[in-house]
Order: sequence, then structure tokens, then C-alpha cells
Amino acid sequence: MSHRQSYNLNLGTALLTALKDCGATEIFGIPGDFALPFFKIIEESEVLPLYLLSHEPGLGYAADAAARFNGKLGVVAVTYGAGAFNMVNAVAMAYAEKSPLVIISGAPGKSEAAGGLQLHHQTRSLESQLKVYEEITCDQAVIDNPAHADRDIARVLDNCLRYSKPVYIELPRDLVNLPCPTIIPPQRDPVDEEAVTTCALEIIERLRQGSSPVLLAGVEVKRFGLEAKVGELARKLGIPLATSFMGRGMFAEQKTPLIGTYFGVAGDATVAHAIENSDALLLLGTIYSDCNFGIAGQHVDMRKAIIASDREVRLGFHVYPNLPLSRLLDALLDLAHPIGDAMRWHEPNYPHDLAVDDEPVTPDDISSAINDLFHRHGPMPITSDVGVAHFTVMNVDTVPLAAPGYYAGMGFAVPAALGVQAASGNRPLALVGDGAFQMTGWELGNCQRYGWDPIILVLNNCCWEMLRTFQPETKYNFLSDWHFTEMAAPLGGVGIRVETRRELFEALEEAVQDRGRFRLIEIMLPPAVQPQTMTQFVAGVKKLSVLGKAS
Ligand code: TPW
Repeated sequence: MSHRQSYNLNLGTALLTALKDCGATEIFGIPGDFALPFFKIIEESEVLPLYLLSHEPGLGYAADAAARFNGKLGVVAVTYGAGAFNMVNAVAMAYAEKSPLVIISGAPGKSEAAGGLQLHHQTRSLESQLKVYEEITCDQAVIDNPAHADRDIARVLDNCLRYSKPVYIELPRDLVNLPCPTIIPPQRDPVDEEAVTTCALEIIERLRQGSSPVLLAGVEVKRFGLEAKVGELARKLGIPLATSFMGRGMFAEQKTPLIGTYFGVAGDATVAHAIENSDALLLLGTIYSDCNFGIAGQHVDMRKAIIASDREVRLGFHVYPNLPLSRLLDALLDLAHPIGDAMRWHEPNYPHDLAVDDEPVTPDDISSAINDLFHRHGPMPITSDVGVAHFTVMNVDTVPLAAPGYYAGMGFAVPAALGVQAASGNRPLALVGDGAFQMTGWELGNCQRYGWDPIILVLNNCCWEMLRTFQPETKYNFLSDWHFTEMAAPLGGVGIRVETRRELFEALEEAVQDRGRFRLIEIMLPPAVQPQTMTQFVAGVKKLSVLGKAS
């Protein structure tokens, strides 16, 4: 308890220090009057760098992507009401896709809140914002007394990391400068070591007895920084390894028996066959959802699978509770011995060798052009949006990737690219449809302030193509031509519109040589041209859903 006597810092600085101690490397923010005192502390304390964007949805996506890429906390600071409510969708996506975001919202001062007057930015009640955030975060701390704030903040940060889900902290503006005890994150909860070993023994035995064991790695593996361990496990066991749709991009940097990405009816047939016919399928940290399983959940017999996610393990009709994935992997690695000879497996051949000619560009040409580019100049991290962009990325060689594969919220790729560059220093490549670009493309204007230079591929089909595919008989999915290229220069970047494969090749080559400002390549695609995987995916959804029955 002695640490509680130490009041060296004010509440704002103590919080920033705790965030840094928990692995945060920057804050994304948009201030407002309820947040100004905290923003002043952020700037003056210099504990973490502050990056300002233009619109809260972009802010949430940037911090989410920063967290996803580096397997650490993403932090956003916003003002009360207008700011925090404006970010709800981005936080909902982070919750659904298990991204560890810390949302810090300014709030009316304690004294103002007690005054009885309605305050600006207030909606139904002063608690409304908390109630909304309770639905999309795994823990919340409303600070009302700096003397006790250390314990509340320590608890929410611990839960953020433990569950890899967003948490919410509300900071009344008149408290941030008051002294606060040093924040010490609590000790990890104890795990029953005997249960961990028994569980691992049982899993190894089931894998050994199976005639076609397979590992399927999902997003928790990335979130908890376990890629290296899962890769090592697959190598030691000699068992083929696939990623889920959401997990795509993992294992880019190590040699593993990776067979590709499982995407059910829409994905590679060899991978689908391996997963759906396995009699010993080990799912590691996978989100079991319709999109993530390529609308083929029914083809995977979950009753026979071994499922390790959400801090528990299910197999053979019983459950091991309170078993974090990292502990399970340590135990599995201790026991692992060769079962198969999976190193003979390899990934599907993704398209390469773009024909550099004057034919119009197709989505497959875009995949080829990117693969060739990476081959010539080295890989880049990718952020992707929904629609044709995402399905195009599925044909790009495995490189680190962040994409909203489950929640499928539009507008992610551009701000996510900024978040990736801020957090990692690496130059990212973003793929985004014109519909999604209309939502958050303006955030590119912030690149000049921080020297970010992402390469943005806008797949402009003047259409909400994904929706048109669902409902081809309607007209409202066609969009007008916004000539995005022309907005690049005033925003501090360079824009080029391309229509042919030669133009695409040249624009990419030029972009990669030009550093220090963003490059926007607007690729004109005719409507109704889409990757085969997208056609298959939509057909699968239509078969299962009311959309299919109606048409
Ligand atoms: C925040 C619903 C899913 S796909 C889509 C919409 C409107 C059209 C996407 O058009 P875009 O890409 O970006 O031009 P493409 O390849 O299909 O042409 N609002 C949000 N998220 C979603 N998912 C929707 C609406 C939707």
C-alpha cells in the first residue's frame, strides 16, 4: 500500500505515465473545452506525442490501427459529448474486432456538474455518454476523486490489455491538475498451472490422434503478440497453419508451414478443404463470425474443433476457464513434438507479373502490381477498407495488414494508414473504395503536419459496388465522379489518376520513389468489375440471408 502515499504527479500526468508504462507510444486527439486542461498537460508534460486529426471517426480508426499493428495500447483523447459520441462507431468496431483502445474523454468539472444547469454537449443526462460507452468497452472509470483514481485507472488499463478490448476513462476538467497517487497496474491474475498443463496435454493428444490436424490462427494471436509462438508451434508440431480472414497478414516475417487464409466459400479451395475436413482443428484466438469464416461456418464442425479464445479453451464437450492464450501456447510449446511434416505445405500463388500494357486495370491487376512492387522494393504494411479493396488485398502476398474484416465499417483504411505510420514509422499502403474515401479521405490533409507519406490507392468505380452486387436492380448505388486526384495537391500530396495497367505501374513506381508527402493513385475501375472472391462471397451471403430470398 505504500505507493498510495506517493503523490508526485497530477492526475493528467499520472494517467499519461501509466499509459506509457503499459506500452502506449502516442495519443491521437481532438480537443474541446471539456478536454483543454488535459490536452495542455499532454503537450507540456511530453510524456507521449500527440497527433491531431480532423474528425473523431478517423481518430478512433487511427488509434485502433496503431494498436493492431504494434500489439499495444492505442490511445484517443476527445472532448465530452460532441467528441466522444462522434467516435462511437470506431470504438464499436474496435470492440467487435478486439482492439485494445483507451478512450479518454474530457467531462464537465465536478462543480459544474453539481450546479443543476444543463451543460453544452450534454444529451439526455450527464451519464448518457457513460451508458453508451458501457456497451462498447469492457471496463470504465469515471474519475470523481483523484485520491482514488490510481486504482480505477490501473484496473481499466489492466482489463484493456487482458481482454484486448476498448476501455473508457472520463476525466472531469477541474480534476486533471490535482495530485494523484502513482498508478501501479495490478498483478496479473493467477492461473491454475495444473489446469494449463492438463489442457495442453489433452490438446497435443487430440492433434496426435487426428489424421489431418490443422492450426487456424485468428486475431487474438496478433493482438496478444503471439505470432512468433504460434509460428514456432506449427513448426515444432509439423502441422499446417492457416489464418482466419481477420488474422490475414500474420506470419509475414517468419518461416512457417502457412497454407494461406481460410475464407470459406470465397477463399482458396485447398485451404477450405484442409480446414473443413480436419478431424483435429485447433482454433487459436479466432472470432467465430459469418464474415470471418467466409459464410461457411456450417462447414466447420465446431463440436469437434478445439477452440482457444476469449481466455478459455473448449474441447471434447468441456471447458478450461481462465486460460489466457499466451499461457496455453507456452505449455503447448513445452510439450510439442513432431506430428506431421507440414513444411512441405506452402501458400497459394498470388498473382504476379503485371502485363504492363494499355489495357484497362482490373482488381487482379492491382494485386499483381502490388506484389511486383513489393518484390522490387520490399514489403509495406497495408491498411484496407471494405469492398473491392479488401478482396483485392486477399490476393496480395502476406504482409502485415489491418482491415475491418468482421465489423466491416467503411472509412477505416485512410486514417488507419496514418495511425500505422505514426506508431511504427513505416510507410503504409492503403486500399480504399471511392465510397469509403468519401467518408474519411480528408484526413490525408494531416500528413503534411507530421511528415507522413502513405501511398493511397483509391479504387474508384464510381459505385458502392459491394452493395450493387447484392442488389443489382437498383440505381442508387452509382456515385458521381469526384476526381479525388485533384484534391491531393491542396492537401499537401500528389495525386495521379490511372486507367491502364501501364499507368498503374508507372504511378506506383513514381510513388515509391517520392518520400515525404502522401501519394494518391486514383485507379479508375468500371463498375461490376470485381475479384472472383468477392463474387463468391456475396453469392454465399445471398444464399443464406433475407437478401437472397427476396431476389
Ligand atoms: C460506415 C454499408 C457496405 S459496402 C458499401 C456500403 C455503403 C459500399 C462501399 O463502397 P466503396 O467500395 O467504398 O466505394 P466498393 O468496392 O464496394 O465500390 N456505412 C458504413 N459501413 C458500411 N459497411 C456501410 C455503410 C456498406
